[in-house]
Amino acid sequence: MGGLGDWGGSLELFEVVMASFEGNFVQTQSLRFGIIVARFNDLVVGKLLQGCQDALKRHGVDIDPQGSQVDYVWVPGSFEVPMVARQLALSGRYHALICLGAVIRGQTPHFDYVCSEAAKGIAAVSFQTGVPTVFGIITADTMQQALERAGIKSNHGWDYAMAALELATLMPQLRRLGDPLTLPTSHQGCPISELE
Ligand code: INI
Repeated sequence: MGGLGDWGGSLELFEVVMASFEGNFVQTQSLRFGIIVARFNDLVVGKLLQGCQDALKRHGVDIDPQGSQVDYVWVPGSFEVPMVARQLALSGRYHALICLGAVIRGQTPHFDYVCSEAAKGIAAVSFQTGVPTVFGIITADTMQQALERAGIKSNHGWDYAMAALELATLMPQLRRLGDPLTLPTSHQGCPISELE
């Protein structure tokens, strides 16, 4: 009972064309990004920002703060990043956000609280708003470790920009599959009309 045979229709009607989705790094001219920069450990974060801007620029994004593609928001430390990222995400203005910061372990548990809140908060922004929000906060035991990841060996700022480009071009494709059924309108991310 209830099987395909009982229905009597043609099996072809049940066939669904499956697809593969991925972002790209070339259709970048109409994308808008918000970069949130934590000033704490500015020596490291400044280099992350340079790497990030370098990657965006080399992929066709106008990184000028006076231009139409990237806005920059500066905050005191990584702890403040999620609050600002959430506000930017809810504006509906951005295809992706990039959060930059550096948390370096000291002699107290402060490091753990800042890291934990930054990571949790940034993940929550992505999850709750649907706007890709890249976790570009370096967490390191020493300044040496942090600098190695901000330009001395490699520059993770570049990687964060690449993640943002990929997700910014991927998410509009996925939104076309249908709107989330359970989230209130304010949490459904940027309206598609805004982002295409
Ligand atoms: N903020 C950082 O971004 N990195 C750090 O290493 C750091 N440490 O070690 O204290 C840090 N603290 C400041 C914090 O992010 C807030 O700005 C501050 O607590 C005010 O809310």
